[in-house]
Order: sequence, then structure tokens, then C-alpha cells
Amino acid sequence: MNVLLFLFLVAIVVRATSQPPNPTPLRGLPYDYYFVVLHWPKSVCNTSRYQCTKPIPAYFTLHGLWPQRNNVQCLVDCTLNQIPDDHSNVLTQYWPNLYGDNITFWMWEYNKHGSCFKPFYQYQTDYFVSTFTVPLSTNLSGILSAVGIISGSPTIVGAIQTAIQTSTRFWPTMQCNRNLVGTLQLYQIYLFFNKTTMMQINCTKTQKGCTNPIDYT
Ligand SMILES: *[C@@H]1O[C@H](CO)[C@@H](O)[C@H](O)[C@H]1NC(C)=O
Ligand SMILES: *[C@@H]1O[C@H](CO)[C@@H](O)[C@H](O)[C@H]1NC(C)=O
Ligand SMILES: *[C@@H]1O[C@H](CO)[C@@H](O)[C@H](O)[C@H]1NC(C)=O
Ligand SMILES: *[C@@H]1O[C@H](CO)[C@@H](O)[C@H](O)[C@H]1NC(C)=O
Ligand SMILES: CC(=O)N[C@H]1CO[C@H](CO)[C@@H](O)[C@@H]1O
Repeated sequence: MNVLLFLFLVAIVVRATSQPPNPTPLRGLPYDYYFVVLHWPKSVCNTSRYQCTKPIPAYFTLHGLWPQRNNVQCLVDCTLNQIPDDHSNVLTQYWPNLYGDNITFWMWEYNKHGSCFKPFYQYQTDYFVSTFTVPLSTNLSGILSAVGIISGSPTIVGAIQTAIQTSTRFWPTMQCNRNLVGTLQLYQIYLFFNKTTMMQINCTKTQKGCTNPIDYT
């Protein structure tokens, strides 16, 4: 069976078995929308900060799902020190820690961001499922290569955003960082989601830290 299909079926089973019988309506949550952040592994690893585990994935992997409030910073640290259940069977491919222990990374993301996602601990599985279904349904490196934006060549911000908007129908935003010699490179892509419908929405924010041209390393 196709690996992606398998992961998706596992996800559906996990979701079906973990929903509380009468989920609390999502209205009134203290955040307005959320984004799912994916990073380009080579750009995470191409700075002096981290020694990454080899091989470095050649596809966008997850950083996390971050609930946001309008006009305010990220919502963080809503509850303390929850230990996530073991979702590692489905997470290692698309949500690896590029430079350390995977469980530690998922705990960090869950406690910092996921604890704000929905009000109760029993929704934890929803956090992980909602996050990893994004790369299962949106192949960002495939979207870019389909319009000739290929890893290894310089590119421009608008071309990346337009390619993703054309394919997903919604604007993303993106963030650049600098490699070892100071060149700006595509680092992260942010996809925005409606907190109630959990469907993708247009991002109203501009990019962070990119000046054309940028490297897609
Ligand atoms: C994290 O998961 C990735 C992907 O399965 C694996 O290559 C890596 O060795 C894991 N890292 C650790 C520290 O276990
Ligand atoms: C994403 O798209 C690329 C380029 O079309 C393809 O090589 C790759 O297999 C796709 N990845 C997945 C997980 O479907
Ligand atoms: C989210 O969807 C709901 C229901 O369709 C809508 O009322 C709301 O305005 C949407 N919010 C955003 C931020 O798109
Ligand atoms: C998202 O933005 C595109 C391009 O600006 C626009 O055509 C589309 O209608 C927008 N979608 C929504 C749901 O607002
Ligand atoms: C993996 C990768 O993209 N490495 C590059 C990081 O940046 C340096 C400096 O520009 C390049 O020489 C590497 O090829």
C-alpha cells in the first residue's frame, strides 16, 4: 500500500478513536486562526546553529501548528508539561527533529503551541493529526518544482507565493534566513487555517526577512 495512503488511514483511525463523544464547540477559543509552519530542511541546517542528522530530507518538513490571535503574537504555553502520547509511527517522516531527539521536539511544540490549540487535553491527538495532514495533502516542493522552482537555484519571493496560491487557492507567507556566508534563503512557509472550519484561508501578512533574489538551497 502507498505509504501516504497508509499514513492517512492511520490518521483517520487515530482521529476517529480519540474524539470525545460530545466535542466542545470551537466558538470562543482565545485564538483567531492558526498557521501550520513547514521548513525547508537544508535551510534549517545551512546555518552555523545546528548539526543536523543525515540524510537531510529533500522535502518540506513540519515545524508546527501555531494558534494565533489577530494583532497579537503567537498564543503560547497554555498548559504546562503535558507529555504527548506516542504518535511517532506517523510523525517521523514529516515531523522529524532535524538536529535532535524527535519526542523532545514534539513535546516542545505541543506544550508551547498545541496546548493552545483546543481547550482540553483530550484534543491532543487532533493537534498532531491536524498538523501532519497538511504535508500529506500539500506537497510544497512538488508545487514549486512544477513551475520550475527547483532546489539549488535562486528564486524570488513572489514566484513562490504565486505558485502556492495557484495550487492551493490561498496565499501563504514565507520567511527567509541566512546561510553560512550570509546569503538569504527560503526557510519557512506558513499556511493559514480557519480555526472553526480548519480549512485553509488567505494569509494577509507579508513575508518575513526575504529580499529578492533568494536562494532555494
Ligand atoms: C528522528 O526521526 C528521523 C526520521 O525517522 C530519524 O531519521 C532520526 O534518527 C530521529 N532522530 C532521533 C534522535 O531519534
Ligand atoms: C512531491 O512532488 C515531487 C515532485 O513532483 C515528487 O518527486 C515527490 O514524490 C512528491 N512527494 C510526495 C510525498 O508525494
Ligand atoms: C472562519 O469560518 C467561519 C465559518 O465559515 C467564518 O464565520 C469566519 O469568518 C472565518 N474566519 C476567518 C478568520 O476566516
Ligand atoms: C484569496 O486570494 C485570492 C487572490 O488574491 C483571491 O482571488 C481569492 O478570492 C481569495 N480567497 C478568499 C477565500 O478570499
Ligand atoms: C546543504 C546546502 O545547501 N549547503 C550550502 C550551505 O551554504 C553554503 C554557503 O553558501 C554552500 O556552500 C553549501 O552548499
